[in-house]
Amino acid sequence: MKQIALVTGATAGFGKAIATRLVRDGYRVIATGRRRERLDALAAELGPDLLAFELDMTDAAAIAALPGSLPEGWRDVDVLVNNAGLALGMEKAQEADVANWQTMIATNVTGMAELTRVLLPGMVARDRGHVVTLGSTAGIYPYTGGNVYGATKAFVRQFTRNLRCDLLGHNVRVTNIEPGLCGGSEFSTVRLRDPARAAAVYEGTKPLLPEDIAETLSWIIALPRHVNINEVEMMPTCQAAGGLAVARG
Ligand code: NDP
Ligand code: 8X3
Repeated sequence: MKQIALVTGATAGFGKAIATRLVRDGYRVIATGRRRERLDALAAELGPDLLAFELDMTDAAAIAALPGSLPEGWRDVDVLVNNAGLALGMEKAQEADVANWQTMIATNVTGMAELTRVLLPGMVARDRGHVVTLGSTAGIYPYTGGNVYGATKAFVRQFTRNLRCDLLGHNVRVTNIEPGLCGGSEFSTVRLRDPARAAAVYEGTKPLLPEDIAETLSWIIALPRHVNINEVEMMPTCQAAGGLAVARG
């Protein structure tokens, strides 16, 4: 019987590549996001093993109702891919828009944690499951303008580590994938709201691509069930962690 994966944020970027890869790997995939027409297009492209399911990660009631809202036969989720998320703005904290902070926290932290909470009991009861989250190098290394975005990904990092403790003794796996510079998605367009500035982020680089993330995830979840990859930090070869900064007067 095919395993069921639920991928959040499957309308673009990593989530779309992951959903596509998992259907090709033989999973049945519940693809979620807000943009219905994109979910429908993906379903038309990938066939009956992809279920388009509209879900706003900031809608707590929809998340709470999720298991019962899924069609019969799609409720026993084996793999939850917590991918939906965003960065908004690059301003320094002292200049940042608080509404942007609220949206990032609501999506990357609150919605992600609530959805995990809703699906974990089924995984524990079946004694099988895998929660894969999309953290970021921004949750490990600080950078100017990363303030709340990086902090949401640091939350993801510690949340997944704590989940491993709570799930000890159950055959439910938890993995946090933490990519660095990655092109081919809408991440920078959403963050900077300026296509030219977004394109400049990747100028002269060979960044990771959404397919690289999908390939990594595909490997992690295909490992024997007793093997848990806790964290994967990944960067393109054109990127490395920077040094400490000093202000000189
Ligand atoms: P994209 O902007 O291409 O895709 C983001 C996805 O998240 C979209 O499908 C969007 O769907 C969904 N999403 C955003 N807000 C909501 C919401 N309120 N409810 C439901 N879905 C939502 O970004 P990426 O593919 O690049 O990023 C995917 C994940 O990877 C994010 O968590 C990001 O932080 C992380 N990441 C990205 C990196 C990068 O450099 N690109 C590097 C490291 C981590 P819709 O708008 O249709 O709702
Ligand atoms: C995305 C990577 O470095 O743009 O999470 O924050 S970065």
